[in-house]
Amino acid sequence: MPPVTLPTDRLRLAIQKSGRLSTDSLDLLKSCGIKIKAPKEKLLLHADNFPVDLLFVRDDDIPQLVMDGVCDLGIVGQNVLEESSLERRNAGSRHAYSVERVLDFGGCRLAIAIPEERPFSSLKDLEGLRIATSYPQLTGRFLAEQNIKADVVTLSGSVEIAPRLGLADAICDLVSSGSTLEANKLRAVETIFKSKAALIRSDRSLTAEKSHALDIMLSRIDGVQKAADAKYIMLHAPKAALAEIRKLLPGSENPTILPLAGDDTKVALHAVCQEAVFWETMESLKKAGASSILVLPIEKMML
Ligand code: PRT
Ligand code: ZN
Repeated sequence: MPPVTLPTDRLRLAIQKSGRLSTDSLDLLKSCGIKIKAPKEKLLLHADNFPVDLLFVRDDDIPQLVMDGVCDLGIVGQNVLEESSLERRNAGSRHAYSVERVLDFGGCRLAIAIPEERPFSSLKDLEGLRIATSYPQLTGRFLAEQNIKADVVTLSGSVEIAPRLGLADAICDLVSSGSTLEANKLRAVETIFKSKAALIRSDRSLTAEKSHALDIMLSRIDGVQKAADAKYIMLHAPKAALAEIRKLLPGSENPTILPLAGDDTKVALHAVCQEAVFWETMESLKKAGASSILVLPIEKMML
């Protein structure tokens, strides 16, 4: 492919046009303060208030767009990324990229599944089977690593019905809740790859303007991701129980302690907890003497 000319002052980011990653990708950008008007009607959209242009495409095209340098950045599942990278490496095409951030969405696993009634005691039971998948590279690599000789049957979709149609004896497909496997009377016997969405970057060098914009974007993504689990907790604590209560707060440092008007025996405690605050934690806090416990979400965080 001939060298591609990209704008020198605006990042170009490829995201999935329509599918499981689209809403989360746009929500992430929105949380980073990047405003995009009326997405999806156009192929390319300019953010109003940040030097980034969005290219809306099929997820399968994103690794190629980034590896060929047509886009500076892309948000894509690690499953699609790794499959494409292996395929391109085997074909002798450019396959370099870097993962800038693994994101908090798009979680799934690529698993080998067999019909429920089929006996299975070890991976050796896969020997000689026909395994249907849309991920021939990842499946083939796993089988080779495990020294298992099996036939990989490549299908572009509806992999889960292949055993019922007699097209294959087993499948290797993405699983999240597991309900598709269950509905098709299949059971997962081995996870071969765990995946989340990732923000990837081309290996071509960025201009100073783009590099600066990327630094800001990454720092905002970190702020959003850190805040996702974090909570602001406020409670009243008897002074005598303060040390014990502080120990119960998940992932918090140096809380703010304030006097309570009209009550010398208690203080108000405010703290940022970096980890999720579960009902069990609140129950333990109450048991230790805390009262008026409030747990509030945090939208953004910059440490
Ligand atoms: O049109 P385009 O090519 O852009 O989209 P697509 O149809 O190829 O992909 P899409 O939107 O289905 O998925 C995009 C990405 O989401 C995938 O590449 C994964 O990184 C991620 N993801 C997360 C999933 C799942 N979870 C998932 N469960 N992708 C697909 N599935 C499918 C799976 O293939 C199976 O058919 O959902 C079914 C299983 O789900 P459960 O919940 O029943 O286990
Ligand atoms: Zn796709």
